[in-house]
Amino acid sequence: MRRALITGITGQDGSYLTEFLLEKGYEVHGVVRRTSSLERSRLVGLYEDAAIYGKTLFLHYADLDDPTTLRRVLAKVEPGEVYHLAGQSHVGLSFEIPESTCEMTAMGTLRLLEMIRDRPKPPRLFHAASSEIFGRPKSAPQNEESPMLPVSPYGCAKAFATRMVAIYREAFGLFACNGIMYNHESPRRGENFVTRKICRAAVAIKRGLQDRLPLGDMSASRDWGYAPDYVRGMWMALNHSTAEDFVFATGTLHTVRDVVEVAFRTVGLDPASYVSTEARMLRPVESVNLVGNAGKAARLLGWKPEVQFEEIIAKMTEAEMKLPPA
Ligand code: NDP
Ligand code: GDR
Repeated sequence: MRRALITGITGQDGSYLTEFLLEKGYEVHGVVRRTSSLERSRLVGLYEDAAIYGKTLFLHYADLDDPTTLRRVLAKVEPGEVYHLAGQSHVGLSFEIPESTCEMTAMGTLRLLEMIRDRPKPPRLFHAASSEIFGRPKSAPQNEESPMLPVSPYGCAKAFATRMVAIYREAFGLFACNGIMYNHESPRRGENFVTRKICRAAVAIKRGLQDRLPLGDMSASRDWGYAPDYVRGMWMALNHSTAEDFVFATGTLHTVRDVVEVAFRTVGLDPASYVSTEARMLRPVESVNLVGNAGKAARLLGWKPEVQFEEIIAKMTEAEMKLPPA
C-alpha cells in the first residue's frame, strides 16, 4: 500500500487531499498540533468513521517548530510521499505576526528538508508554494521562471521555502517539487479569507443576522480556482517521472467586487446597501497582477482546472445556506 504523510492535514487543502489519496488506496498519515479543542471540523467525517480512522488514516502529534517530534513521525511512518501544506497561511495577518509566519513557513520547511535529506530512503516531497512569491510582478501571466518579488512577510517566507526546495533538489538529488499555487477556494476555506467571508456574510444578511459587510480593497483582483482541482495537481506533480516546479492557476483574474456580486446574486440581494470599504481592512502593501500561466502543468501533467469562478462562489454560498445559523 502506498503511504503518504501530510503536514497541514486539518486545513482546507489537507482535508481534500486526504480524501483524494484515500480514494486512490493510500494509507494516509497526518501531522496535527495540539489545540485547546479536539474538534477538527474538516476531517470529522473521516476520523469518526471506524472503517477509516486507525485503518487507512492516522493522525500524529507534531509541530513545525518541534523538529525532534517531526523527525520521529517521519521515521515511524516511512512515507513514500510527503505533502508539506502546513503553515500560517493568511497574507494580511503575516504583517501582524511576521516572526512566527517566517518561523513556520520558511524555517519549518527548511527543517523538514533537512529531515528528509537524512532519511535512508528519502520520500518524495511536495511543497505548497504560492503566487505571493511574485508580489507585484512586472509582467503577467507569471510562470515557473518569473522573478520572485514578494511584498509581504508571508510571500517572503514562501519565496525562501520555494528556493530551498529547489536547492535541495539540485544539491542533494531529492525528489522535491514546488506547486506554485494561486488562490483556491471551497466551502472549507478558512472564514477570514475574502471569498468565504463574503459568502458567509451574504447568507447571514439574507437571514437577518448581520446588517453590513466591511471589506478592504474591493478592486483587488486574484486568480481564483477550486481547491479540489489543486490537490489533484499536487498528486500529479509528485507522481510525475521527474521532480519539477509547477504553476497551478486558472489564468483568469476577478476582483473582490466580482465575488460580492456573485455571492449576493446567489442569495437574491443587492450588495450596494450592505457592503463598505473600511480603512482598517486595507493591507500595508497589496499584491497586484497575480495571474498564473499553468501551461507547464497542462503539458507535462495533463492538469487543468475544472471548476470556474462563478460556479465556485455559487457553490460556496449555497454550502453556507445549508449550515445552521451561526
Ligand atoms: P489552511 O490555513 O486552511 O491550513 C493550514 C494548515 O497548516 C492547518 O492544518 C494548520 O493546522 C497547519 N499549521 C499551521 N501552523 C502549523 C504549525 N506550526 N505546525 C503544524 N501545523 C500547522 O491553509 P490551506 O489549506 O488553504 O493551504 C495549504 C497550504 O498551501 C498553506 O501552506 C498555504 O500557505 C498554501 N497555499 C494556499 C493557497 C490557497 O489559496 N489556499 C494558495 C497557495 C498556497 P491547524 O488546523 O491546527 O491550524
Ligand atoms: P490572499 O487571500 O491574500 O490572496 O492569500 P485573501 O482571501 O485573504 O485576500 C484576497 C484579496 O482580497 C482582498 N480583501 C480582503 N481579504 C480579506 N482576507 N478580508 C477582507 O475583508 C478583504 N477585503 C479585500 C485582499 O486584500 C486580497 O487582495 C491567499 C491565501 O490562501 C494564501 O495562503 C495563498 O498563498 C494566496 O491566497 C495565493
